[in-house]
Amino acid sequence: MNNLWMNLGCMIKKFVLSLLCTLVLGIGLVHLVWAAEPPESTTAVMAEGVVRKLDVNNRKLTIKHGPIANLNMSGMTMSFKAKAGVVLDDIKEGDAIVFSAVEENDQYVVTQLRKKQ
Ligand SMILES: [Cu+2]
Repeated sequence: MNNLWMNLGCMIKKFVLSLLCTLVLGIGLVHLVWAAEPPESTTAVMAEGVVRKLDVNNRKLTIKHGPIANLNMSGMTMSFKAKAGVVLDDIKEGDAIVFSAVEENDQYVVTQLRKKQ
């Protein structure tokens, strides 16, 4: 009888240990997958352009741009919307810029923007 109880205790310990192991391994795996996926900002393809028109109040800008790989576009002049968080205050019409853009709800949206040095 005593032996049975000891065995049971041992089994519970083993069970808890393996459960803990699975948990730790699982969390580790999730972290690994997370780390392998680069943040959005580094996957965006940068394009070059010149600001032709700028409407800061409506957050619209017209850019004469070079090829934009992720949008499958060659060079042209077209208008974009600036995503929230994209700072437009320090650019003006005529500025050469480096930017990234995505298509969102049938609209082209600038997600990153900086003056070209
Ligand atoms: Cu275009």
